[in-house]
Amino acid sequence: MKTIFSPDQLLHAPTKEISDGKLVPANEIPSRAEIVLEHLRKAQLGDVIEPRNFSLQPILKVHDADYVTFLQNFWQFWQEAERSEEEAIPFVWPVHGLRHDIVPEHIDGKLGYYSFDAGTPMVAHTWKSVRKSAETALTGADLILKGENSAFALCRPPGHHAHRRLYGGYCFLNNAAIAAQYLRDNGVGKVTIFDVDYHHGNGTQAIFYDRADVQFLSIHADPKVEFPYFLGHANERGLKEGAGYNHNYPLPHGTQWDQWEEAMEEACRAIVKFAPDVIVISLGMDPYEKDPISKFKLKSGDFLKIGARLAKLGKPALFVMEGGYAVGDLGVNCTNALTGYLDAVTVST
Ligand code: SP5
Ligand code: ZN
Repeated sequence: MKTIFSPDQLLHAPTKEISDGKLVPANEIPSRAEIVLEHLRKAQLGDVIEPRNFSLQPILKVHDADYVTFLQNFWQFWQEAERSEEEAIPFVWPVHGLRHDIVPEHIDGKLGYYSFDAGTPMVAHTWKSVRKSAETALTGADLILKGENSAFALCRPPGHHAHRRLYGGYCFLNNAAIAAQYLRDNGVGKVTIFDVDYHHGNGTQAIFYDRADVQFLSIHADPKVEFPYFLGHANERGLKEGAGYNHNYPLPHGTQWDQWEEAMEEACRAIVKFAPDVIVISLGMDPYEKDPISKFKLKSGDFLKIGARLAKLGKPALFVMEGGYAVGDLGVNCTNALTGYLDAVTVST
């Protein structure tokens, strides 16, 4: 299996984030990608290639133009406002009762307008990394279109929390959604996005909520007690043509493999019924027992089983990296998911 990655994805290097009411060391850091690369090389998973360049067009199929322009120009606005801080963190949002129809001119207003949390800092080179991360996912999609049975897009920053015009949860562009849309636009009939990150993939769900051509499934911590809190309940099933094509499996804090696996079996039944042509896996390693911000109890070996179960679906698979913050074990866990897949894969024709 080929891995796609660009060193430009390391440039987004926030040092701190807001958590529990204070500034704490950032969790979504460049070394996450480096340790994954190191372990993939050690396991000889396959070649590591750089993403190719894309125009903005495939990104603009998923995200609004004014939002993309904001991300692109953020650092310039920030400097024009003569802000000396090296990291920008929003602190005011247009929640219920406030107006959404006027985009503020001041950078602090813009930051709040285009975000949903205070935990996602932007720095000077954020856009460069974010665009490359999306191009990494797109290059992975290209490999699938060219007939590869699987590919690993080592996306960082992650993407599944990003909506059409909102960033948050360490995510800016929705890499998995951009790849899925690109597959659709290049002749793939039906795409499933299966999100196994510990957190609900709120952005991906929202992007495809009224569509029947892209099925979305997510196994995650119950939003009643976990980030992102405001989306991810079991009764969110899709709207209009999309009714019945969205599946959430919220699980309690403390969930171990047996319970997680039951949800995965249920999800796999829904995938088989949908019969996608390609599966995009939003691969988060944060259900891991030692993850510093998560409360599930999966073990390193469980990621092998996740990979093997995905292989049994017998469809071309694009793995897109999302979260996972136990940096020391992230390389092993990610490699386990991918080798678990490769060891069990049977190529369908
Ligand atoms: C892609 C992804 O996994 N994003 C996750 C974003 C989670 N942001 C909220 C973090 C809140 C951490 N609070 C932990 C409290 C520990 N005392
Ligand atoms: Zn996560």
